[in-house]
Formats: sequence, C-alpha cells, structure tokens
Amino acid sequence: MSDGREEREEQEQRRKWEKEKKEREDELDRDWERDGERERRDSRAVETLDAEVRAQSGQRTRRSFLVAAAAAAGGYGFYRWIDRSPGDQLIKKPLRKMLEFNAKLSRGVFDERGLAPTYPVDRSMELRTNGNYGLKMDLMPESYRLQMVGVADAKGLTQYVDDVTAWEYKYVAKKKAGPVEHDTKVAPKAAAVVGDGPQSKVDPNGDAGMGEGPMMQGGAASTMAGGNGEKSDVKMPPAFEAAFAALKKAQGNKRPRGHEEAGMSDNTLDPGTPGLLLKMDDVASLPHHELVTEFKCIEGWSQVVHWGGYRLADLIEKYPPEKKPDGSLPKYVYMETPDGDYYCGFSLQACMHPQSLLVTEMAGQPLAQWHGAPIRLHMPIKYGYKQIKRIGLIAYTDMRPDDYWTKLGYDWYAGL
Ligand SMILES: Nc1nc2c(c(=O)[nH]1)N[C@H]1C(S)=C(S)[C@@H](COP(=O)(O)O)O[C@H]1N2
Ligand SMILES: [Mo]
Repeated sequence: MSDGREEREEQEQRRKWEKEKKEREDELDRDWERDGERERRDSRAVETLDAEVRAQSGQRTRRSFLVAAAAAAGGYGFYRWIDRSPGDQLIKKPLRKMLEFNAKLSRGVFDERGLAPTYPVDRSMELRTNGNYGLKMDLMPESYRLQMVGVADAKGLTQYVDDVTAWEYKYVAKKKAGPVEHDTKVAPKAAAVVGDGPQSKVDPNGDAGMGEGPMMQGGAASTMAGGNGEKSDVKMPPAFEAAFAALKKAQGNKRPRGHEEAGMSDNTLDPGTPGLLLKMDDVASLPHHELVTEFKCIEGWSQVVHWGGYRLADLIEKYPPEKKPDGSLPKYVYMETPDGDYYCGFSLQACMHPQSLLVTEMAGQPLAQWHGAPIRLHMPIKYGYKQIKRIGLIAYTDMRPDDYWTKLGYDWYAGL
C-alpha cells in the first residue's frame, strides 16, 4: 500500500472539506444577519406605509384606499398578511413562501446538493441501535404528548395549556430480572448488569465504557430495565429523609433533568411555560410520507433506512412560530426527550427541509422504543447525533439552542 501518500491525501481532503464547511457556516451566519436586517427594514416600511394609508384614508375615496392597502400588502405587508390570515389554509402558503425564501438565502445549511440521495427500498436494512439517552425506560404510549412552545396564537387552540412542563409522562415499571424484551439481533447482555437505582455504578443500559462519543453503542438491550425512578430500600436518617422529601416536593416530585454526561440543557423550560400538548393523532393527521435515505453516524458507519412518518415542515406550517416584535421569525428550533436527558438544536431552515421527517415507522413497522418511539427525527442532511429519538418537546427560539453533543465538543451544525 502507498500508505503515506494515501494518508496525506486523505488529510488534505479532510482539511479542504473542513475549510469549506467553515466557510458555509460563516456565510450562513452572515446570511442570518442580513436576513434580520432585511426583516427589520421591511417591517419598518410596513409601519410607515400603514401609517400613510391610515392618514390618507380620511381624505381619499374608498377605492384608492384599497389600492394603497393592496400596495402595502403586496410590497411589504408580507408579515402582516400572515397576521391577518384567519385560517390554516391561508397561513400555510405565505409562511411556506417566506421560509423557502429564507432557505434560498441561506443555502449553506443544506448540503450543496439540496436533497440527500434516496434509494430503492430493497437497499434498505434494519437500522442498528446507537445511543439510549432519554430512552432508558419505556414510555407508556398513552402518556405521550408532544409539547410545542412558541407557536403563534397558541392560546386559541384546543391543545393549549398554561404549563407544558406540568405534563407527566409515564414509564413502564421495569422488572429487575427475568425475561425482558430485547432486540433479537443483540444478546441481552444488559440483563446481567441492570442497574439498581442511582447508586449503581454500572450503566443499566449495557453501554458502560463502550465509547464516549455519539458513537457509543447502546444496543437494543438499552430499552431494558433502568434504575431511574425506582425506589431504593436504603433507610435514611430521619433528618435526611425530611430534607430529601422537602427537596423532592420543591421540584414537584419530578426526576431532575439532564441525567447524562452533558448534564441539563440550557434550554430546559421553566415551570409555567405555556404551549401546546399535541396528541399522536394531531401529528398523524398530517400527510404521511416515506423516504429511503442513508443514515450516517459520525463514527463512520452508515445504513440505508426506510423511514415513514410526517414532514417536520408540515408540522411547522400547521403550528407556525410566533413572530418576533419586529415581524421576523425565530431562527431556531429546539427539541428534547421527555426527561430532558438528550436534546438537539436546529436552524428553522433545516427543519423546513423537505426530507426532515418526524419518524413513526421504520422498515414499514411501527418505530421501536429504542429507535425513539413514538416520534423520532430523521434529518438526512445531518449526522445521526442530530436525529433525536423520542421527541418530547419542539420549541421555537431565537437563540441558538443547546445541543447534547455540542456541550461535549461536537460540531453544532453536524451537516453532511
Ligand atoms: N434520545 C436520543 N436520541 C439519539 C441518541 C441518544 O442517545 N438519545 N443518539 C443519537 C446518535 S449518536 C445516533 S447515531 C442515532 C442512532 O439512532 P438509532 O439508534 O435509531 O440507530 O440516534 C441519535 N439520537
Ligand atoms: Mo451517532
């Protein structure tokens, strides 16, 4: 082998690739700044025009008033028009247009190809399991709700609640031993090392010591018994017990969030955050889509997978973000698991990508818990570590959201 040369070439290639990626990201940042400028200017123009229209409408005929109003709406009143659109159908189109427009301005988020390649379904295979943060206990499907925060006119919707954080997800009580479900591909090795509450040093999911990056292999056995949330039989001194009880009460008897290495997300919602609690039916009422694309883990492996579910863009169009006071849209989307242990941040544009999918089926089967049931993300323009499993929250935000692996030093964009 001409090892030296090959290695040099590879390094050269990698450097080139990284430089290009950096340039894309810088350009994206500049685009976003420009967009913000543009949007602020546009909304100022809308205000001026609106004021003019109001001032002139006293003296002018009704007809010329309408012409002026139409000019304002056509020229600059884009955001106002969305404001005034009463129904879903009307909101849909202008919002989509605007996002497409923004996406064009910041092409950098997407791979230059725009779309990730797709494959014939017979090339697809069963996806291996990798990473179990936020999935260590099985979620009871009836207790599932998708929290959405930052949605425009949320208060008027039937799914509105004053505090989304008060929603209680229920988990299946785990057996400590005995037969536990597992993926037949993987030996149920974790059964032997099942954790025993917070004191346990052994990762109850069998991934202890298997890696420290987003490539560690949780194994399908990861859906098996977790120590979390289980009662410990250890007797505490009464003073401790009282203090512990007080602490528990203060946090609403809730398990603390951010149990894994990266800790709690900076975007953890404050108690009392209003929003929507969507049911599966709300999501399942969107048009169904299937996609056969390559899933890539940053570790280097990739697999062609057959996905089924709903476009994230369709969900966003149905529940669009609330605009900022200057009329522009928030630039980011944040997602996390119901327990807050795993979390990801995205640009709104990446979420509007037509191949960004809220996945409910894999290989024509309902999604398994260890793959992120009831809803996980597939985003073929990004590495696997952005493809969050078991999405509990989708929040619109204007600050670049926190991200589990970014906290540990990985690239935030994770673009392919
Ligand atoms: N909730 C959650 N989602 C997650 C992870 C995780 O640990 N927890 N790991 C990520 C990583 S690093 C990868 S490669 C993919 C693996 O998805 P899979 O197990 O369905 O193959 O999930 C991603 N999403
Ligand atoms: Mo990964």
